[in-house]
Amino acid sequence: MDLISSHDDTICAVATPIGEGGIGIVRISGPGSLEILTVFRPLPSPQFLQSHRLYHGWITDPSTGERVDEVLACWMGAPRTYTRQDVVEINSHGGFGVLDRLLRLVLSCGARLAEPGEFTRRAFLNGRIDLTQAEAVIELIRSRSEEGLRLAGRQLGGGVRGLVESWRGKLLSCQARIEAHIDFSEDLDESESAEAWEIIEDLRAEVLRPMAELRDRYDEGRVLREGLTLVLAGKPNVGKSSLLNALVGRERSIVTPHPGTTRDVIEDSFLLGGVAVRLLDTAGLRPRGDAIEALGMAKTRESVAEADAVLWMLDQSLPLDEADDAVHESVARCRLLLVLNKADLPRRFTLDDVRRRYPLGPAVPSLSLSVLRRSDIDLFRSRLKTIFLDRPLGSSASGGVIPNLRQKECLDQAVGHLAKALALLDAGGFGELVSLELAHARQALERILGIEHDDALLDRVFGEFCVGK
Ligand SMILES: Nc1nc2c(ncn2[C@@H]2O[C@H](COP(=O)(O)OP(=O)(O)OP(=O)(O)O)[C@@H](O)[C@H]2O)c(=O)[nH]1
Ligand SMILES: [Mg+2]
Repeated sequence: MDLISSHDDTICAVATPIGEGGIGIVRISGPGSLEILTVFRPLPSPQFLQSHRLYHGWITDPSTGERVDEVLACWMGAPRTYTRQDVVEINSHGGFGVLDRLLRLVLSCGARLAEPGEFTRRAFLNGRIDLTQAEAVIELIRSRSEEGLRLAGRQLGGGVRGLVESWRGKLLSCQARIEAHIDFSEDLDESESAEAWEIIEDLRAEVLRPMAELRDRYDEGRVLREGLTLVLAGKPNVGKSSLLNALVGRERSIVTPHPGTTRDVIEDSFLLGGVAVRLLDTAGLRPRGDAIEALGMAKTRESVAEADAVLWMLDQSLPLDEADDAVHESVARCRLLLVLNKADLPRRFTLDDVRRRYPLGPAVPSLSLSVLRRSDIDLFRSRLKTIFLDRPLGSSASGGVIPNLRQKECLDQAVGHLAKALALLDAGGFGELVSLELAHARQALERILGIEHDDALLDRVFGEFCVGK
């Protein structure tokens, strides 16, 4: 996209989802916004038109005088707008026909159809938000859980931006102090060495460490944003479908006393401490099954591969057998939670027997329950929360969490360069090399905020948006 020209013209788009709805909004941004509002009647004369105020009237085709829809329209004068340009929003009735007609009228008055994310791109280019906040807008729109929403909200408020800006400031001032020493790096007197030591400590404690911590929390943030995918696996008839139904609170998956009931992957989700959990029920794995079961089992293995963790279910009322061995083989390399079901029946083996038979690490958590008991399900939920969510929920409350791979990569680079600079400083080098590494670290931080950007980067970020945002 050509930034110079696209930045100065007037763009428009339908800002609400396509389809039938109570209202639909057409959004216009750019210097020609007010002129385009002539499709609205009755339009107050310019000296009486107030910014940020809703006006009631009709969208009228200027060429024929025909009334198209009864609407509320709002003109918002720059710079107190989403894009910092003049913005017009027209609230019409929802529905494809009305919005299509309205949009064509606006286009015929001189606006251009906006690219995906172009409104937010303008907000960024005009300095209203930085790149982390632009990305928060996408996260906010997409978030499916309360935690994800909270995270995006914090980011939109500039949570990550504040941290990154403070590190950038520190790097800048340290770089300046170091550069002041470049000329006499050979032999430092006592006060200079003290200052050098102070700078090193400052960079390590105030920048490198928190930066590395933020980067390391990336995976936790991913769970909060995107939710958790758990797969139920086990031999036939152990109670996988029963557990899915109990967790989601409805009869989603068919349960029968016959082994081999579930043949396809059944998916549903539930909320756990504000996080969306996607739960997959799968066909029981067993060494010999018919052709349909074999296909189901292949799908089971695929699901297992994409899961964050596998809930491996065993039936305590029957002895462990080679079907359990086969399941173990398929799930051994996954993050596991061992679920010993049917605790209401006489037990044929204990947890110790399982651990003796299969080489499970001590870190593999386990619990015994009966899916038929409501209280056990409640207990199971709270165990799931402790195992999978407690750490992320705890830390996100205090520090920031980076929201996407782009920011994580930049942070990785910043950490790498700063660590190199510190290693050089530790080795007694006060010089241009250090300065260069610090500059690279700072530039990586600037890419997070978008202070340093190119069209390719912006295309990538804003390409993720929908049209109208
Ligand atoms: N007594 C008892 N029966 C259970 C328990 N959990 C499940 N069952 C019964 O075990 C049988 C099999 O349950 P399902 O949930 O269909 O088992 P599954 O693992 O999905 O079986 P497949 O789909 O064939 O792989 C049903 O008759 C359930 O009612 C439990 O905790 N105690
Ligand atoms: Mg089943």
